[in-house]
Amino acid sequence: MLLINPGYSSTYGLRRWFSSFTPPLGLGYLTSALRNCGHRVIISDLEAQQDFDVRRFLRENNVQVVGITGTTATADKLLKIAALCKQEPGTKVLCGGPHASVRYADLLGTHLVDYVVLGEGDVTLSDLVNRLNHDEDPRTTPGIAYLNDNAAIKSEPRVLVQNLDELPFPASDLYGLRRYRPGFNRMLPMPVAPMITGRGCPFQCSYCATKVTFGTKVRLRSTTNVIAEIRHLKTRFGIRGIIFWDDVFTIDQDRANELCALIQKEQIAWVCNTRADLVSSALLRRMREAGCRLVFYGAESFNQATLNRLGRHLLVEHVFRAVIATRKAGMLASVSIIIGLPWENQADIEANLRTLIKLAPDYATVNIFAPHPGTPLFEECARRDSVIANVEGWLDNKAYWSEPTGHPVANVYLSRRQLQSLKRRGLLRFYLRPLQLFWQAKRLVLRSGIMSRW
Ligand code: B12
Ligand code: SF4
Repeated sequence: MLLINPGYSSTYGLRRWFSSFTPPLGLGYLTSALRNCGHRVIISDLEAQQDFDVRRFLRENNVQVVGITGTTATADKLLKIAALCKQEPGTKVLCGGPHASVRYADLLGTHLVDYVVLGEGDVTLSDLVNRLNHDEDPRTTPGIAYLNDNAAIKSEPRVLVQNLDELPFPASDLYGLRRYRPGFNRMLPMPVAPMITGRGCPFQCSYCATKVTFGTKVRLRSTTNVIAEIRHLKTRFGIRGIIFWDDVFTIDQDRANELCALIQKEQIAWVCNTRADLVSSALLRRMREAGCRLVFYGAESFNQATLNRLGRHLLVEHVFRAVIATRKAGMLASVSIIIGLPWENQADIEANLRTLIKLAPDYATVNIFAPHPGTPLFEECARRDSVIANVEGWLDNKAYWSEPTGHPVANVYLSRRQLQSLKRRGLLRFYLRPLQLFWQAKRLVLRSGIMSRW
């Protein structure tokens, strides 16, 4: 079987040079599950192998089943790849991921996709492929969607994996880990590997699509299982840095503490994402001692009314406190904000950018809001169709305009061009502050020193 990750460079534009370029962890997990059932799997990450010829590969290797992952930003590319696969007679195309799990009817309606795996795919994909290989009816597989008389039908739901420790480690041998690199702001020694120590998030921020794949109940791997994967990555691939892609690494602060004590013994550098209200000064110091280099916080807005409207359950003070404590603990703090939310006007956005500059974290990311299927804010934008250009239309459009090469404008007051200009000006003001320039230069000089420490 062939598993494909469509490349995202063209969606991303220039920003790809700054973002983290890491292997598709989801496909790594799916591969391991398939291998456990005796299937031979190849991963092709089209971001890393841009000249990969899908049709030729299918022909030369007699591959009959292809699985394609994707986000909303890469949905158009997913369909282009599916079309190529369908040119090879008899090929079955399966899809999954956060976009397909919600927009399964659109994808099936193109007749380029045979089955969509809904949500978490580790068990469902192997189950589906086993049925396909044994000529059993694939439509009875729980957790999928398929077309029946031109109507998209969902099979019975698949129960989420309860004990994540039962999952095999992602098949990192297939990625070619050394081709990847963390973003410029993640001070990690190479080679770097991605990991995830838990799935699901109990918060329900109205713009976030995490629950689509992993639900709202947190499931955490045991700390010993996490350490076993770190050791495997170190010994088998010589990994020196880890990017923890967990949505909220410190969701359980006691467990985060315990994990830090164990990671410290592994002498590895790492970075993580978390919520500003789920760290304390003591935990941050512990993280630093354990090798953490940078903590990424999604602040999203410094306007409390907007935070409330986004359902963040977070206070602006939390972000200020967390950033200060992170730096005091000796780590870098990276903060992201969203601009162009449907109700924000220019003054709101400028105030948000000013506060970001005043807070002065080490790194800042400014995302222009794009509504994602399966989120309450997407539904809200779709309902306000008459005010904001047709949201459904953006997704039907072959080129889903992902920020920053283009993006669906879901703002009542400002055009895409105006939002991009506000973003550009804000980032320039942030990064060209004399103090910021000084720190960046110092970091560059120190970088080799920092790298050699672990
Ligand atoms: C790492 C990450 C990135 C990395 C990607 C690196 C990489 N190559 O993976 C970077 C930083 C580049 C990135 C960029 C973006 N990201 Co991102 N990212 C994530 C993050 C935090 C983790 C992804 C991950 O590894 N998960 C762990 C694996 C195990 O899960 P998984 O990939 O979903 O796979 C499972 C299932 O989905 C399913 N499955 C997935 N694919 C397939 C395929 C088949 C055939 C089958 C059967 C099943 C299946 O089975 C897998 C195992 O259970 C997620 C949040 C999250 N919790 O997942 C957001 C997330 C995927 N990103 C998101 C977004 C919005 C973006 C950006 C648009 C942000 C921006 N403004 O630029 C860009 C788009 C770039 C792109 N590639 O499309 C959204 C996607 C929503 C949507 N509907 O598209 C998410 C869900 C965040 C969120 N909270 O809403 N991202
Ligand atoms: S934005 Fe973060 S905290 Fe909010 S629901 Fe998504 S993952 Fe959870």
